[in-house]
Amino acid sequence: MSKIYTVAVVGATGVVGREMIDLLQELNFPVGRLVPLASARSAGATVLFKGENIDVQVLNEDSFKGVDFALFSAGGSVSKEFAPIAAKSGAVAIDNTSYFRMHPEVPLVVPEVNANAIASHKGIIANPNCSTAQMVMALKPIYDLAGIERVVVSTYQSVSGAGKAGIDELEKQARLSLNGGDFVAQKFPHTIAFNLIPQIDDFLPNGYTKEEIKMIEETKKILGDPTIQVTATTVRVPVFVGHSESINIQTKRKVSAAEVREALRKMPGVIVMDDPPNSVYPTPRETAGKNEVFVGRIREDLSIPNGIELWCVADNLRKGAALNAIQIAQALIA
Ligand code: NAP
Ligand code: 3JN
Repeated sequence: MSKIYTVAVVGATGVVGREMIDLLQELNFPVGRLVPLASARSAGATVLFKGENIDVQVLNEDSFKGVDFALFSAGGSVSKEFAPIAAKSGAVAIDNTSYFRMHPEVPLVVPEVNANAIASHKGIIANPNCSTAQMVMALKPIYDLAGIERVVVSTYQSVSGAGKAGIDELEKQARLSLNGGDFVAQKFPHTIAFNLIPQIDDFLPNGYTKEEIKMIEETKKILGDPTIQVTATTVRVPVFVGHSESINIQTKRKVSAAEVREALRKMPGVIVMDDPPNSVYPTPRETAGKNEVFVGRIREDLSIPNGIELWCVADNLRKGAALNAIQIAQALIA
């Protein structure tokens, strides 16, 4: 008989946690017992898993007894305190927050790109930022084909990246706006309805945001190459689900758009949608709810000898967060 596992989801009532629970069911992950965990605010709440309402428990130091996999998405401070406790209890903690990502002893993993890093784990494995995860899926085949000198990326990130509060704010503001009402920005620094905000997370003294620095540093760690030059501008857009990215890649050797298209077609987890004359390219609306990373608008950059331009879209709650975490657990089992 194949083994079944006890899986804890920390942040089970959140946008990412709920997606994890849905995906555990959808992917038929061998769950023997599900342990949904959240804060005291969720006392009395339940989550639906395989047709059963399961009580959400309040996270505490004893929550991880008998747990095999602990999937964390309840913010960095929760992971800081409880991921080591989970690991000490014998679970593998798979952390969706930024807290451990750049820790030298913690592997940062996108299984299709660097599954080999998993073996070095000491009880905690980090999941990248959503914008990084989809970008490295598109970069990896190009890196293997031609090497990468420099990446310039601009993101168009949906409000679900900011959790339930982000989704609620866009919905409320959009309705009020269409009805001529007044709205107050709470979660985002400006009104997000019918607007764009070139700020995700806080600014650092160098003028970049923390989200941009996460993309820069995490990309180098996952591709295992600190020499790649990366610069990023991250922008919040009024889309509910799905992050989009315009990526410019300067390769080490000249490659044609056709070669890149072919390499991306062979990449597991990537779907090439690239037929511009027929307006075929990925959009967040079409790709929300899907597990793959979609790439289109692949072309040679006219401004430099070794440049490739592309457009990359993925469901930020799936490959960007919940799906990648579960794929790490699947890789551990395999
Ligand atoms: P969310 O919708 O606001 O949900 C937050 C979840 O965390 C809720 O279940 C909440 O429980 C729980 N929580 C908060 N404080 C807690 C505490 N002290 N103890 C136990 N549970 C606590 O946010 P989200 O979008 O799901 O994101 C959650 C976290 O995941 C983020 O803070 C971020 O670190 C990470 N994340 C990562 C990515 C990525 O790119 N990989 C993307 C999005 C989010 P209650 O309902 O009880 O408050
Ligand atoms: O805003 C987005 O689109 C992605 C946000 C991710 C996020 C939000 C709050 C805290 C993170 C993350 O995954 O980097 C964190 C964090 O853990 O630092």
